[in-house]
Amino acid sequence: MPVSTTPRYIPAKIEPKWQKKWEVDGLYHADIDPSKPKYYAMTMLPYPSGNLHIGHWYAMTPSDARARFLRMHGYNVMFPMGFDAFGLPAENAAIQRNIHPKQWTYDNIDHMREQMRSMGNMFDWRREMISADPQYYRWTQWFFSQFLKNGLAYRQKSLVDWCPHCNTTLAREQVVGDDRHCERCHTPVIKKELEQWFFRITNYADELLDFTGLDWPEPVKTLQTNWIGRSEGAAVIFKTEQGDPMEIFTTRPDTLWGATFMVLAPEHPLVKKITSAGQKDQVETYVAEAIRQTDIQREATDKEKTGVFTGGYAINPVNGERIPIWVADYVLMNYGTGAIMAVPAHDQRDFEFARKFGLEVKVVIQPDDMPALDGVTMTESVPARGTMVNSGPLNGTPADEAFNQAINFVEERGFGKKSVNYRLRDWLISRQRYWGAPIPVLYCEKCGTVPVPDEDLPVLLPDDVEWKPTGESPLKLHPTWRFTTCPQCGGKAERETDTMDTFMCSSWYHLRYLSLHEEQAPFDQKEYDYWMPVDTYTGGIEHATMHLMYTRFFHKACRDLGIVKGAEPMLQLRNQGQILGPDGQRMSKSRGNVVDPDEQVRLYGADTVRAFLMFGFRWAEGGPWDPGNITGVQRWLNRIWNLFLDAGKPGNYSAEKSKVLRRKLHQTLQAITRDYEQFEFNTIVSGLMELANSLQDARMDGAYGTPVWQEATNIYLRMLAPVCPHIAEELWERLRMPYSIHTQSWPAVDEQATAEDEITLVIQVNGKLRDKIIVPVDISETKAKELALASETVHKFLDGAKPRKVIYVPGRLVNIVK
Ligand code: ANZ
Ligand code: ZN
Repeated sequence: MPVSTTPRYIPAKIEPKWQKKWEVDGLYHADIDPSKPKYYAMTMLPYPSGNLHIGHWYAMTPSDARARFLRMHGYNVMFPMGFDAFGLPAENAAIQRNIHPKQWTYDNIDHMREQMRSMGNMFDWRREMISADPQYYRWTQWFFSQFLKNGLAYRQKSLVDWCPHCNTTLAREQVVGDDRHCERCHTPVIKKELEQWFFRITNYADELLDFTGLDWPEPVKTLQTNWIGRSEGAAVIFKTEQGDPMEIFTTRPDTLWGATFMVLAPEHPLVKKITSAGQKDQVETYVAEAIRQTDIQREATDKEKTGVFTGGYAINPVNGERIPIWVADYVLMNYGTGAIMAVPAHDQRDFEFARKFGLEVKVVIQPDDMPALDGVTMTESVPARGTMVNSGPLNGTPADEAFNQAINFVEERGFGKKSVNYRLRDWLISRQRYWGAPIPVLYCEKCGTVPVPDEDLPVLLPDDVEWKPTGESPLKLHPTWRFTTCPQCGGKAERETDTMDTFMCSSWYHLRYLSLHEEQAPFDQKEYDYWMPVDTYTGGIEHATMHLMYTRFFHKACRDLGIVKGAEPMLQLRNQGQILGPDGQRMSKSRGNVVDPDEQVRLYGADTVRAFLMFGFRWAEGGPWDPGNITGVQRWLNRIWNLFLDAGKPGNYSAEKSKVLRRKLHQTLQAITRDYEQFEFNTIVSGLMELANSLQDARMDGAYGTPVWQEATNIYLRMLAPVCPHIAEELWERLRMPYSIHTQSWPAVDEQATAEDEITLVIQVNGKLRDKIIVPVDISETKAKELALASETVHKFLDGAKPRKVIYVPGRLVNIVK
């Protein structure tokens, strides 16, 4: 046996070398090229927390492989990277460790940038954006000013969710869990009243519900749809006995005749006015208690219903009935109008409430398939199918027509109208923190709220501030920064000391990648026209309702201001799953199950880690890390290293064998091409592994050096290049092919070569599968029947009987009927 003279495959020797060369050569620079179709591939940018984790690798390297594939396919692909660099952890580091947030952030960026380079991704680093750079946040501020000047930003005093630990307000999306805790530090959130800035995302509620033209995963669309929470119904004005209007929102105007009491939210302004002297103490105690609870606690359907009678009454405008007004915490102040009509016969929450407090239950819909309902004896509310009863003019109407009829009825009489409600609230962007983009606004004694003129942007963050977690922005404690002069009147003015929610920074970063150094505008129009929209965006589904909704809103708002074009910023979205620890649990330092990508790269090399992340999981699903499996991937790369580099002599390899090998080659190419399009990375790698085995066998059989061997080597390496860019480049070079493999085109499938010349015929006896035979594709009917009847298994099932009929379905089956 000849000893191999091939040098060993040592990833550490080849990977940094190629990374450097690609960078020096600007191999991945993406510039406008009208001669090629463009492809804007983007993957979510990281927060510079300090270290890349395996999740970053899992999100980014398959995205890179696909971007590379598309590039080989003839697209001019831009695949940029940046850092979402503002945010709380930097400030917490400052408080805890006395490091300036800027230093902490930029040190982390330097480290993480190097870690990212070790992935060997085709990032165009010339386009790297950092949201904390003044040249970036200058434009974040500019966008704010545009929104302000166009009525899309406003300031309002409001009760906000406040994290007492982070000492800042939180957006509704950042408050999580049944106990409503802070997404970051898990401290229970409290309410606080503050002057805050908001963006009018609710103006776009309906448009955000429209996903036309978007190739986005269904779960993301569903999450956004539910988050927006559109309900169609009616607003109806009841009057209190004293004559005060009391507007309610209902999704079931058809049940207006079944309202037997009203419920006000504890915070409702009418509560005080209608409460009778006798009920005053009870109501006040109840209200004080209820306000302390969170909306989610209050809304929980399994919660025992509580409430108190106010002593007041309302008049139902449809029938003049006098009904009692209660106050109860299951009605929320910030939804609809904070007041409801209760229809216990047809709403379960109202039903439970009515039974608990002995209130009347009045049936207004009789289901067609039930005995006549009786409000006194029924044990639960009934749904809306059936015929209207006890409902004046609606009596006898099918329930599903009653909705519109009821709306017409109230509209004609002027005490109600059709109405739509959304769960979505305006986007609260004020943060009482330092490390963010200052909100570019001044408050002048004479002129009021004054936007900082565009030419004065950016409003720079001063470096010299003190960190005291006071609950107010540290900028408030900076005397010279805070006090300034008004650009309009020259008088005394004060700066807004709040900074912007960092989701504002990430709402437009795809635009800054287009032209990082543009100074006259947030982006260069020529670049925009060429590259936008983003063709594929990849990242985690945890961003479904925040980032991914904000960026859509941002785009639509900017479109209406004439800044961008088109309805949507990102056409295709794909979410990767999550890599769990080897124990199947979420990776966390405290569990000690964290897989460190740097260590994996040291052990196996970046190509192995990349290929393993694609091979070991279905990308959209993720799963537990299997340390045993990665060595299998490493062995495969070692094997192909030798397969292609070991010296050998051409043997004699028959034309027939060549044909079989070519068929395998082109079938694999066909499958892998399809898998790239569909984000099925695991089958790409398994396909390459299988083909390597076939090539190994072929080599043993004397294929080495033959034309089919040359073709197979060439195609194999090109298919490997997106997955394992370093080893592919190295082998390509060692086999004396022109640099770089990454500028080669994707191999073309030879359709003819993929055709099978044998097929499998199914053989049935009386329609049941009994045998399978392999036959030539062009087999004749007579021959097929003959072979089927010759099958031993068939003989057994025929059991001596003579077949009555033999049916042949060409290319598929022979059925023998006995
Ligand atoms: C009468 C009725 C009869 C109702 C019936 C439902 C069923 P969605 O779908 O979430 O929009 N509601 C209105 N405002 C509320 C508030 N601030 N807090 C709690 N509940 C409120 O729900 C709308 C329905 O929830 C409304 O329709 C109202 O009850 C209640 F058979 O009105 B309905
Ligand atoms: Zn002024």
